[in-house]
Amino acid sequence: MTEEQCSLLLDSASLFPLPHGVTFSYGTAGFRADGLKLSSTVFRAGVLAALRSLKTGYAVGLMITASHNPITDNGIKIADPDGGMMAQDWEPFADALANAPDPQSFVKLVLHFAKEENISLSTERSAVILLGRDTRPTGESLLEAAKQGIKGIIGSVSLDMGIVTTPQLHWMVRSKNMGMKASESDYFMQLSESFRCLMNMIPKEITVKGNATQLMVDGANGVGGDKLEQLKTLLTGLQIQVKNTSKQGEGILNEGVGADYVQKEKVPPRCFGPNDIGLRCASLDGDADRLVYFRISKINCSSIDLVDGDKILSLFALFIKAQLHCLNKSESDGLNNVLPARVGVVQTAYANGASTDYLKQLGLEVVLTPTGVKYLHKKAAEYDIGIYFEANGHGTILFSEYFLSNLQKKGNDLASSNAGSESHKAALRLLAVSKLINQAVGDALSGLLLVEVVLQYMGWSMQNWIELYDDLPSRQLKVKVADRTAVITTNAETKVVQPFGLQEAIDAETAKYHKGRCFVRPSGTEDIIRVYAEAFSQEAADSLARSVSQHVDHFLGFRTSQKST
Ligand code: G16
Repeated sequence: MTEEQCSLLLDSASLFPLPHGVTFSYGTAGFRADGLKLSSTVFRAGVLAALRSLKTGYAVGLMITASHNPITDNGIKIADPDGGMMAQDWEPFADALANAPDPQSFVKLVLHFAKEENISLSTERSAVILLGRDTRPTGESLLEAAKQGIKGIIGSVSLDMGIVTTPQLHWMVRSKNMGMKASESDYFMQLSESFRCLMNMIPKEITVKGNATQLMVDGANGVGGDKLEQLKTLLTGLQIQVKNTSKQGEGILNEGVGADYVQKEKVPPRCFGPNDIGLRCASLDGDADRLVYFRISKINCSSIDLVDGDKILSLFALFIKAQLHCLNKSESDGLNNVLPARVGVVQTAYANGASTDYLKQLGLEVVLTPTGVKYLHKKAAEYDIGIYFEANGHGTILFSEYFLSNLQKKGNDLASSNAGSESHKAALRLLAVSKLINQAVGDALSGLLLVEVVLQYMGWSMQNWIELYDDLPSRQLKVKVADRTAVITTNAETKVVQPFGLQEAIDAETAKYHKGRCFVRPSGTEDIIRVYAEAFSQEAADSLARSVSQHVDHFLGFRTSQKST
């Protein structure tokens, strides 16, 4: 970098001073904080994204969102060239950049890191960054800060994709780098075409139960509802009604609405009531990367039957298994070329114990990772078909390139030898699923379309899905503590290593309950400790969560103001 470039970067960094008394951390899903305190972080993330693009030689993405967090928060996530989360070995550098105390030390860090990573800051190559934001009021000014940061690395180009869902931006980055069409309308086209293809292959003899084609969706008063309104105009065979879109006056983002609220509180979102009893309903989160389903109870319309990420995963796993079975029925297609597929299922410690048992009974390999799509996605990518979901509704199905190319070949063989056979249809279905379901990251919109088509394919009502297995009663609480980083965990967050003695206290409480299971971990997106408990009854799960929260407060809290919600 020339002296002139350095001084330009220094000048622009001075326009975005670090706020006082805040430490930023690239947590579970990027930086998150009060939106008004984030401009220095976003500016610096713009510089970071440009460096990442230069290092990899491909476009990267920068999404401004705080997803499920309150409307006053905001945040920033960086998407790598493959559309996934930024490589984890860059996170310490992201933290260092975000917390550099002044513009001089910030520029020094940039130069030092560029040297260490062998990144040429000459103007020969240019970085390309795709920018997106959700509907938060601070989004527009933060986007400007990001653009300034990107400009700080001379020759870098930012492409503003406008207001988009987080998964749309990840999809665009991946598509662009694969040399494919990458606009929003291309995204809608790919989803609607693969949905149509799957719908057209639903066996005629299947009679669909219940309100099979009718779906009510809670858009969390965010970007997802608006995008679904656009997408639904391209769909046939499904009637979607969206409530809680981001239109003025409908309500506040994530307040009493959205997938996080529905899943944690187990109640219907705002604007859903007696008229929706018995209907199949879905809820997205603020940036539409989470999806849960629910049905309002007939007995008490303030309670719901929740169908969370675990049950979505189970539905998908059943469907994939069935298609692989059909695909490899060699006696029916007369070919003897079985296509082996290593299928893996990835969950976190939040997965309901009943779901893990169910998946294992299906004969599937189930592994646990720590919370965070970045961990689950990476693990799922190790399989031919990796299905991952967090209980909170984040997830997708990944197909390896190797498997897809063999599947394509097998599909072509079957088209000439046995067109229209069950094996041939199974190959076509799996290929269509790989196009429908977002290969870059969990995506509520594409997940929703796959759920709908699978339910129709199976001829299942909401009731059939709910009855797939019985969830063990569970409870999640939040505890506000003085310093959440004081909790260190191991074994995919199922055991506490520090503070010393806390795990023994958790074990002693858990032992009091039949089928008891409990763990605590620091949130990476909120300034709290999360407590999860599971037991044979709801009262027992509530009581276990409460007593463990008290231990957390005793070990780490302010002592005076333990707050659980
Ligand atoms: C983000 C991550 C998810 C994670 C969630 C909660 O979701 O992408 O993988 O489950 O945060 O994380 P934590 O428990 O650490 O707060 P989102 O929807 O907020 O982007």
